[in-house]
Parts: sequence; structure tokens; C-alpha cells
Amino acid sequence: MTFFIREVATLQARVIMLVDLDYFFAQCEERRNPSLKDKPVVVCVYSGRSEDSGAVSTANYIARKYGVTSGIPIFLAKKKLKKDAVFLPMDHEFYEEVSGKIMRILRSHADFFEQVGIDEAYLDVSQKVKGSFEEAKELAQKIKEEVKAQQKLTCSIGIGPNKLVAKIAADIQKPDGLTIVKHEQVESFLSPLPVSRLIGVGRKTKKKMQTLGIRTIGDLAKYDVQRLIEVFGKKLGIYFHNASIGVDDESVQERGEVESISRISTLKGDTRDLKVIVEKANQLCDEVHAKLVQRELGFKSVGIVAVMVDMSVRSRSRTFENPTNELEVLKKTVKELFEKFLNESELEARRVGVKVSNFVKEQERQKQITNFIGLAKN
Ligand code: TTP
Ligand code: MG
Repeated sequence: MTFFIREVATLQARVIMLVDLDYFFAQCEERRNPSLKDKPVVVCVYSGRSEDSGAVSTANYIARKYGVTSGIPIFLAKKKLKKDAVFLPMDHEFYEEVSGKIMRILRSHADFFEQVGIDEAYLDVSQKVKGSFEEAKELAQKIKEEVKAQQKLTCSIGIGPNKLVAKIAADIQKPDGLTIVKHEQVESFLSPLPVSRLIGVGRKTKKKMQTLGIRTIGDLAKYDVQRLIEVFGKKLGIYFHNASIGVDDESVQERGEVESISRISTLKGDTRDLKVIVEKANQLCDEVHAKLVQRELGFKSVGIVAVMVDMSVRSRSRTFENPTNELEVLKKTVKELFEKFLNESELEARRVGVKVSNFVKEQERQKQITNFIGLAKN
């Protein structure tokens, strides 16, 4: 009987959504300055070496029309664009804040929720929509409207019977897209797409597949599994085969809601003076620690971040073997990280930040210590 019930549960259709915010960093910049909306906008990570050295983080769709995409050098983006283009430094803190608010909206509509990046999340909505793709479509429209109304941002949504299909569906129609792929449509949806749409098929794998005569996902689906295993090894061979026919049983995994606690602040003046930086960092440590105490959390990782005079963002971190909750350990580690960082960098810092992560509930930590002492006594 138990077996039967479990069978029914696994056979019940899953409805999975992938929500991906459109040209996220650049859209955040447009939101805070609407006059940018009709211009090419390029968000950059400046390396600080020279005025234009660094890479493009992302660009709005107007800039993309001229071939400006994530990862290309800033000087190349400038060559491709005309005078009215706007180049901005990345403001991660601001994007994190917007992301956090949107993720809260998304989470509220899911049975299970998994954030996979700053602008992307999977929602298992199977129960919410009672397995119906029609209802899922309505829910997706509602989510899009809510994000637009509350946070003034557009997103693209893919809906499918699993994460793999939902992800590819979300990528198909952008920006402001909504693509629904029901069970019976999976094969015809995937088969004409190039293999590079599958996660795990990068440039090298794509080339190798080409030599085997595999260009589309449909080609891959028809290819002999045994041969795939011979070429790519057992694990990858089986994965590629399953992916090509749209099979994926990965669940949408909830992660801890609190993933890190951080504080950042602007220094009185640009500086490389360790004493001045540590003084500010210590205040931030106090604030972070107060939050930890309030939430009854211990931490294993400590990170520092520095926004340099050229607006580039640098970070360093350290992870301990055992969790701690001590303020002094936090301050000492932060000081050491800044000391090391200043030795490695020549620029002056404008803003500094402190972050703790890798949390353990304080009760758990106590238990671990008790267990450890218990063991030590024996
Ligand atoms: P993506 O979702 O990949 O890109 P996007 O949101 O800018 O554009 P799309 O409309 O195609 O979804 O990445 C989210 C953010 O991550 C992006 O806004 C900037 C950042 N990012 C980088 O900094 N470098 C990169 O190479 C990529 C791909 C993204
Ligand atoms: Mg995006």
C-alpha cells in the first residue's frame, strides 16, 4: 500500500517555473534613472588598471543590438556604441537590495522555492496550480504584474514539467517573455534547439558533438546512448541523453533564507590606512554581530569587501573549520583580511564592508561543542 501511494506521488505531474529578471543590473539602473531607458546602458566592472580596462557585466537590450554582451571588454563596447551610450560602474549593493525584495514576492507564490543567482529562481508550483499548466500560466502572469507593479522591473518566465525544461523555456523569449512547455510538447520544443542550450554543453563539448554529427538537441536524442557514454564517460553520457529527451528529476530545493549578513559603509575619505579602515570595519562588525545574536546564529565564513576609488569592487574571505559566534574572532579576522588585501592592492578604498555567512544555528553549535567535549572525556 505504501508503495502504491509513493508511486502515485511520483507520477503526479510537476509544474516548475524559472523566473529570470531581464538585463538585471542594467534594468536596476534604468529604474533609478528613467532617462536612461531609451539609451544603450552598459554596466561595467572596472579593473582599475586604466580608464577603460575591465569587462561588461551586462547591458540593456538597446546596447545588445550593437553586439554588447556580458563579458566583452569595456573598450570594445565603447567602439561598438555611439556617443549617447551610458557606461556605469556596477553597484552590487543596490542590485542585491532590489533582488531581495523581488525574491520575497516570488517565494510567496511557490510551494518550494530555490534562488539560483542574484536574478534567477525556480518555483515548484505543482500544488498551487494543482498540476494545471493553464493555471500556471495565469499565476506566471500574476507574478509578472506583481513584480512590475511593486518593483518596476520586467522578467521572463519559463514553465515546464521540470527544472531543465523550465530554464530553457525562460531563455527562449526575452525580455518580458512567458513560455510554457507542457509534457506533450517537450520533445518538439527541445528538438530543433542547438545543443548549446543544455547546461553543461560549452564550446568544447559543442565542437565534439559536432564532429559526431550532433548539432541539435533532437540529433542528440537520436544518438546511441552507449556511444555517448564511450565518448563522454558514463555520468555525462547518461546526463546528455536524459537532457536531450527533457528528462530531469532534480527537485526544487529550499535553501536557508538567511544566507549572509553584511554591512557596508563609506569611509570619511579615500584611504589605504589600515588603522582608519579597521576602525570603520570594527563598527560594522559590531552591527553584524548584533544581528547574529538576535538571530541566534554562529558563522563559519567571514568576508570583507572594498569599493575602491575607481568603483571596482574587491572581496576576500576566510572559512573556519568550526563555527563561532565571537565578536573578537570576527574583528580579528576582518583586520587580518584587510591587512593582507592592502598588501595586494595599490588603490585607495572608498567604501568597506564586512560579511558573515555559512551559518549554524547557535543551538546546533552548542550541541556540537557538547558532543566534542563528551568525546574528549571518553
Ligand atoms: P543574466 O540573467 O545571465 O543576464 P541579464 O539579467 O543581464 O540578462 P537577461 O535579460 O538575458 O537575463 O545575469 C544576471 C546578472 O548577472 C546580470 O544582470 C549581470 C550579472 N552578470 C555578470 O556580471 N557577468 C556575466 O557574465 C553574466 C552572464 C551576468
Ligand atoms: Mg537575467
